[in-house]
Amino acid sequence: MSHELKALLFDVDGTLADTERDGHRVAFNRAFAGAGLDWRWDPETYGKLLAVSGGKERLRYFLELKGSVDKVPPPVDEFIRSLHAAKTRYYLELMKDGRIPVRPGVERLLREALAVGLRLAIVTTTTAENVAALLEPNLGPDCLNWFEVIAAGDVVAAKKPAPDIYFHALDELDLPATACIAIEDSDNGLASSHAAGVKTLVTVNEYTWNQDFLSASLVIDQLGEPGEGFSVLQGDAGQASYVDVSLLKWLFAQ
Ligand code: XBP
Ligand code: MG
Repeated sequence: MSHELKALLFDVDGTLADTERDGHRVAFNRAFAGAGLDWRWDPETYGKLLAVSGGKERLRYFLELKGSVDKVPPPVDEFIRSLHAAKTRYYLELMKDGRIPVRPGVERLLREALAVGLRLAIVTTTTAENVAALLEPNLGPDCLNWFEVIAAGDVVAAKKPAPDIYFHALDELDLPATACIAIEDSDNGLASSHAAGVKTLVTVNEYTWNQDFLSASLVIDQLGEPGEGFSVLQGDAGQASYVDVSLLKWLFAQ
């Protein structure tokens, strides 16, 4: 059992930035159009499909719901892989120029954590190239170096809610789960971090605010900034009005 907070483990989509509705969803739709498919995921439909994390896994889930697994050109895995590769190209294109900003408090918290010597890792279901495409325009060309580990995408076989990606990140950091705090936005993310034994702060968004976060240390609507604080949805934030290292250390010690 470790008693000192050593590292912060950040989810990406929905946590660092609201990438789902105006990023991933739009890229999926462009890939469908580009492939001559008449599928279109509106924001509400996409919210339901987010029940499954991972773009390829989400495509398969969609085909299953439609009863269309047998109707796409076989083999289905190859169809999904190539459609998803096109989606990733559209996503990278879309993210150029920092079109989707990081959420309030993200840059401040990352810089503060680095300044006090906390180690940082990314623990995400999306690909490393998508992480770079989101963060570099927002946080500068060197920002990937802020993270000692970028645990991403297909590096593990089972995506969130399975704990595998957290186990992988902990392995790479060579830290026990009890030395870390995770920051997540969704029930699948929380299930993953919790199953890996990592205490978790949840910062919700429009797609996740009504999900079940019983095992979270604290649930808030945003990390917040001085002068523009968070609202607490579940748990106790003490005297804090925005997330900083001292709040994370306090939650860690609970
Ligand atoms: C969120 C996801 C991802 C993205 C799509 O992951 O579920 O699937 O929607 O990414 P996280 P890909 O919140 O863990 O970062 O299409 O690249 O899989
Ligand atoms: Mg997420």
